[in-house]
Amino acid sequence: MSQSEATLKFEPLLVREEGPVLVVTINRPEALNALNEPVLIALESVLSWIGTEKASHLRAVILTGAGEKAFVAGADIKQFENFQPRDATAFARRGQELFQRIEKMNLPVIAAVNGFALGGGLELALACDFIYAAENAKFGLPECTLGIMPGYGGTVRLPRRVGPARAREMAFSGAMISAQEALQMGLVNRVLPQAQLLATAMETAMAIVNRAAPVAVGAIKESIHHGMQLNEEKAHELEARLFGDLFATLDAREGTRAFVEKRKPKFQGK
Ligand code: CO8
Repeated sequence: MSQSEATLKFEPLLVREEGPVLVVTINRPEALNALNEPVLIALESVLSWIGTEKASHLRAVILTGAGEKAFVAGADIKQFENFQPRDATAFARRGQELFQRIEKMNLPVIAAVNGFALGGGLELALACDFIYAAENAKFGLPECTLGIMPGYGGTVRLPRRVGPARAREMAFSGAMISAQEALQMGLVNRVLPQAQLLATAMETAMAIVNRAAPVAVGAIKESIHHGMQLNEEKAHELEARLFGDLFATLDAREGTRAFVEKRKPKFQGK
């Protein structure tokens, strides 16, 4: 481990800091990294920690699954057996809130999908800013084959990402699609050999860290996320407001001054 790497305790996750990038690995390979209660609690804890002063040096997050077979094969089906409607609604709301926290976080989050991303696993990847996939990755919403439906935002985010007709086809059939098909429909940004997946996600994360002002990335993230839910007129208003807000930041002053002075800017995230 290099000096700038540190491992943090958030079991059953593996959480590693590589300089300004946090690599979060869901670590239940024996259950294909299915999301059970301890995984959800650990994800909630990591997100809360990222919001603290101790994590203020972080600039990007990569989310992946342990092993070479699965990113996340869905919510843990074993816990559904005795669910009553009220339990199921509460469980769906809890996951939705967690995924919305990921979506609203002001750091870029890259999903590195290293295998199956099914049900809640695909929904988790969709809550990230964009997805890189290994060649062996498979995507699907198989809930209908269990007599249930997506409950962690799959019917909300997938149609916005790939269009409602493609989302319906996936969610009605429960069929899996390949990484190449996911690339063609714009669900993933890049398909990579499994061995290069994490390194490439890290390269992209570092390219963002090295070039972009953190306050700018946060504002862009908010403008796209929030703006997608507004009509064009309101979305433009939001963009103009966020654009204006950036001029109250030190980073915007530094970025424009550095350009004029022909030097590399030193951003502080303020
Ligand atoms: N939950 C629990 N355990 C799982 C899950 C899962 N989602 N997926 C795999 N596992 C376990 C298997 O049970 C198996 O355990 P064991 O060895 O103890 O039997 C182990 O992982 C390995 O899996 P397989 O032997 O099945 O591996 P295969 O390579 O044969 O098959 C598949 C891989 C095709 C991925 C297969 O495991 C599969 O179909 N998994 C289930 C996929 C699925 O249906 N996911 C959707 C779940 S529902 C969901 O995500 C809803 C989200 C919204 C929730 C809203 C809350 C109310």
